[in-house]
Amino acid sequence: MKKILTLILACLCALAFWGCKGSKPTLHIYVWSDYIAPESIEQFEEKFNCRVIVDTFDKNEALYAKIKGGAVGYDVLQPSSYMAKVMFDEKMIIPLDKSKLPNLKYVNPKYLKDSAIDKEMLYSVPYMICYACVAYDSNKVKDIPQSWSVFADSRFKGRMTLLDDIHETIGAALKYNGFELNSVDDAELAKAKETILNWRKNVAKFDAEAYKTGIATGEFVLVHGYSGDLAQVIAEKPHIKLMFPKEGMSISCDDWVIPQGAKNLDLAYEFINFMTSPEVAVQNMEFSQYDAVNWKARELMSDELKNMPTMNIPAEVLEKSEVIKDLGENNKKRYKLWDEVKL
Ligand code: SPD
Repeated sequence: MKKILTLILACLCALAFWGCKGSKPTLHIYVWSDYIAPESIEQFEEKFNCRVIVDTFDKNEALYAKIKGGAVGYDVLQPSSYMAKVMFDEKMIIPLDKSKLPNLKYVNPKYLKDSAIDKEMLYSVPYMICYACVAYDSNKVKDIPQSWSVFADSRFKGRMTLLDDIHETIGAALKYNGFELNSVDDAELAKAKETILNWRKNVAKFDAEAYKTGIATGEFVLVHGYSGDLAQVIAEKPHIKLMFPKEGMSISCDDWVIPQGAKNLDLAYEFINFMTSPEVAVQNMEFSQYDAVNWKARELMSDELKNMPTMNIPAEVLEKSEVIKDLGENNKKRYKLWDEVKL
């Protein structure tokens, strides 16, 4: 009898435990992959006694299409600034209540003034800055120019990839031709198309995710990719090197936003505020190797991180680099061009 009672008590305790766990509030976030340190998520769950479900995407257009298509249930999203602007204009995301985000005081004011699209943080909070550049396997790739023209080099035919990202690859082709990254001039776009078609002969594919494993395993010898993701590979495989094209690169920022209809609004604000605290921001810089838009976090960087190539981009390349903007109606021209050049 005593054994049966003990068993019943144990079952009741287990039920009570799982019941509590199941009833915890849950935050659903939809973000770029390899961008948030798992320990930041765990710390947030512990601090706010909640669960966080993380879904990932590898393209702004995938995020846009999913939310536009009616996906509900997300509380926080992470588009690049130019896509956040589109989503705000289309009322897909909400204006922010800044009184709930005290850590905005750590956001770098120079970035907001000089580069941000949403300078007042009306609907978005900047997370990390991303450059699109080139990584190559220094054991197999020698004597390359410091230029986007490397994609025209048939020595590496079939062993290179270009980003499956409309603005990045069209932008690289425009920069290569000496035009502005955000050009919507028809003649300049036609020239960029010609360049991409020429590069396409040599690339294995357009890709925005598998290039990391591809360059790490030796499947590819040269890839166009996002700076922090490439730095993550280099941290494990030091024979992979970065190349910053002399013609200049794209600069973009990925932002925190809240979709219309978010169910856990208070928790969404807490999450964005938490991710903007200097300690958490630097934890994520160390994890992702991207550069947080957080002046205080930058003061807390380790020497190792400070010495990463992505933190030491040559000034002459930075001077020629440009921020990707929202092109409004002219985006259509780019989508058309992209459809024409994609493999
Ligand atoms: N793994 C994180 C990738 C972040 C990419 N930023 C997007 C830039 C889009 N142009």
